[in-house]
Amino acid sequence: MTTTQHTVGSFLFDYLHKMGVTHVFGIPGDFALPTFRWMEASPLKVITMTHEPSVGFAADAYARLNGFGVACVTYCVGGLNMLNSVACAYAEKSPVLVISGGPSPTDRVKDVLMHHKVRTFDTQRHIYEEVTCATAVITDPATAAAEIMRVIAAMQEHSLPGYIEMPFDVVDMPLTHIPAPVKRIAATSKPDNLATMIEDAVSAINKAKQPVIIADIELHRFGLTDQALAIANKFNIPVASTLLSKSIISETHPLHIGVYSGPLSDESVQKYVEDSDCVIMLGAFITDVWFGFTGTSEKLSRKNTMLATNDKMQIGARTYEQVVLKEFLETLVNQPINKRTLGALPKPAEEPQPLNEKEKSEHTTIENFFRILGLHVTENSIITCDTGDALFGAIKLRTKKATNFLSDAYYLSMGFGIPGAIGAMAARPNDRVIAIAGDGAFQMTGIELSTAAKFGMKPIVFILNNDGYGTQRFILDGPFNEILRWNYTKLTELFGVGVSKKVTTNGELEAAFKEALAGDEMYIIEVIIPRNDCSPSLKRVGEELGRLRDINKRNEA
Ligand SMILES: Cc1ncc(C[n+]2csc(CCOP(=O)(O)OP(=O)(O)O)c2C)c(N)n1
Ligand SMILES: [Mg+2]
Repeated sequence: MTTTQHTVGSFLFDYLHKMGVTHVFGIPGDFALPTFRWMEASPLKVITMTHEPSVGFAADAYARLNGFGVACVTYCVGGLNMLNSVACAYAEKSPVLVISGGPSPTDRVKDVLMHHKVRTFDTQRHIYEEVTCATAVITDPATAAAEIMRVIAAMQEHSLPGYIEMPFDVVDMPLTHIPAPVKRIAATSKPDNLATMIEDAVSAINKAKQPVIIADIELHRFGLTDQALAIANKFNIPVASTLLSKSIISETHPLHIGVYSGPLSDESVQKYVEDSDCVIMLGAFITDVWFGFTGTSEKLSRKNTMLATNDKMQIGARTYEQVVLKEFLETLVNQPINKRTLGALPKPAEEPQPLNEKEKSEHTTIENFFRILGLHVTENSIITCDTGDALFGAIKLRTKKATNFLSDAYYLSMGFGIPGAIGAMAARPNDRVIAIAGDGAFQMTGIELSTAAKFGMKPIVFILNNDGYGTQRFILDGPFNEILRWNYTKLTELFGVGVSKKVTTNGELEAAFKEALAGDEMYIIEVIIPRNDCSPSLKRVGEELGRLRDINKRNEA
């Protein structure tokens, strides 16, 4: 225990700052205002936004790039408004700390009816228990530091969101004691089990004709990507990512073969992975997105797979208890595994072809949009992508550096793209952030560009305007998929900064993108996409999804 000059509030933000957090995203309210004052007094930069769902997405994107994100909101009206984006972070294992203002412990005891209270004073905390790995209501300055450290330690251990409710008065109280930091004891494997699994892994890989690694999101979240890549490099094993882990290793790496997502993937990648006689699934988070929503896991037959995750270790049908992923990876790399001589690998997103004059004059399409993007993105381009064909089309985009692509590709909430860009711009101020959203998704959180304008951030924003909810039209169409056509190019006038362009042809699109990249302003490009156009990926799964969801199509089949 050490004595301290801190208040509860100054301790919290000092602790976060020492962890390497540089920005906090939020919206204040009366219960949270004293917390905001401590935040402003700290070295952290406070990015106040316009709507809480965006606050959560921004903190999530920041966490994906910097390892830990913080979202600060007021009690219930703010916190519950942010629930969906924290649910997204939970579902996709992103450590976002929710700090919510709250009523005083004295009021809690009296159980008075107080504004923002829903049912009981604990309603918000109970709801957040469902989407976080640890929660605390800070009611006593004597235990405040320990409670804060407990929540943060759990978040780091599990790479999941956490919740701290900070009463408006407790935050100002002096903090008398700080306990010694909890020592994290790294889990270790049972040596015999690790040895058996390694032996089986070496034998399976050496026997295989076409081993392939699927590098998934747990590797990124637990800082194990380098260990996985070392295995690929040493033994010449090709690597696919998943849609959620897209860009986990550089997409220009010679062993990278693209995104595997069942029938959503490029056919060459799907075939390579599904024909493999040894699919090594590292840090795998296996969801229906792995199989393009409509495929099945049977395509990767169990006898040919190796699964190594935080929770489960399995080769073929055999499972291994108490084997730690990190130790498995670090041991496997030193084994006598044959280095492969590889033939031609699938390269679905290899250098895109420049446009010829005829193509420049043609109406653009989703496929050409990503081709043009691929022609001009650089190592400094970070892409944040929203749900919809923006995401499915991006499967074919080749980014140029690891973790340069962010999307909520499992939880698939619309609204991530624009606020995600705000988080990315805070995390990577020297990179150029490019946000891509469909017109529908843009109408959910696009107005958050106001925050970019307020803080002098300069994203390049693509609104893919296909006149409504295009993805859904493929599944089941009706008037409910129509949206109002906004005059998107008026937005920069609304915000008072930046440039807007509306483009229809490939040539106009390319010229606008080049101008945006060369300039130093917020740049909004509305791309008109024909209503009936979609990416090759969506084309492949759209009809099948339609049959699954639409009883009329099922009956026809
Ligand atoms: C928050 C949220 N609400 C609803 C949905 C269901 N949904 C999935 S895609 C989609 C349409 C997206 O439209 P748009 O952003 O224009 O992209 P497009 O499909 O046209 O490419 C909808 C409504 C969702 N995923 N997330
Ligand atoms: Mg649309």
